[in-house]
Amino acid sequence: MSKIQEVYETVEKGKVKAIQGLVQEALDAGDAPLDILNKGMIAAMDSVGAKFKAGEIFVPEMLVAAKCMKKGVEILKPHLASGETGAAGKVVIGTVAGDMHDIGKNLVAMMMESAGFEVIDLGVDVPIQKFLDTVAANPDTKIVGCSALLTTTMPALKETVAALNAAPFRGQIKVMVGGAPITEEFAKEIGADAYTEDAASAAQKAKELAAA
Ligand code: B1M
Repeated sequence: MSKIQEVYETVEKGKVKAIQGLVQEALDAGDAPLDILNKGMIAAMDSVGAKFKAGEIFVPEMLVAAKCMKKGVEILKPHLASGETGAAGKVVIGTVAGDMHDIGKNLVAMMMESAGFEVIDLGVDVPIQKFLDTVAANPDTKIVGCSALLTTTMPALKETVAALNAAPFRGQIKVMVGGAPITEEFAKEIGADAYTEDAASAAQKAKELAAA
């Protein structure tokens, strides 16, 4: 079995103690960090989601898989980061109100840091006012990123973007959105500047927007 397949199965089964050593072994064996992330960990989370949907596993199993993935990402992080420091500008990022999912948002934050941004991460379940207050307190913010993973929190994403669009600083920032249920079409409909499908393209898009 390849090391990436082992990473996949370890995240899927939520074997938290085993994951860090295994990710290191995959790196040592020459597997590319992005392959370990995408084909190993994110693919495993998709399988976990499908099993949850099918009623084969429950929330506690999703939680341990999430914990396992986070531990694995700790080992991958230095291999994905470029080491640039804040020169590209400031990003404010968070998962919208009512939504506790943070793995994708954390990856976007990490990739943006690697692309040279200074990232203010507001965490999960972020009230609209917190986005507004943070940008107001950081007038050099170039990008605001909002993540939503649930169809039930898409309205919160819409309200957050509407509030950002109505804010006096709107001309100085670009608003980016993402998350599994979000589409390009929805992003346009709610007035965001950009939607990207994954963390790497989010960082690339942020660079383009910040330079525009
Ligand atoms: Co939740 N959950 N969950 N969950 N969970 C999903 C999202 C679900 C699809 C599973 C399923 O049913 N198949 C489903 C949503 C269904 C829907 O909305 N239609 C679901 C549900 C129902 C729920 C609960 C309601 C379950 C319950 O309690 N009955 C509950 C809600 C809690 C809440 O938020 N209020 C819940 C809870 C949880 C846990 C807490 C147990 C845990 C999260 C732990 C954590 O994040 N710390 C969890 C998990 C782990 C998942 C799955 C299995 C995995 C999510 C994940 O981390 N994926 C998920 C199924 C799935 O996604 N396949 C599921 C890996 C991650 C890298 O991907 O976050 O999509 P993702 O990020 C991607 C892109 O979306 C993008 O980049 C990343 C990849 O590079 N991206 C952006 C994300 N944000 C972006 C922002 C950008 C740009 C790109 O710009 C700003």
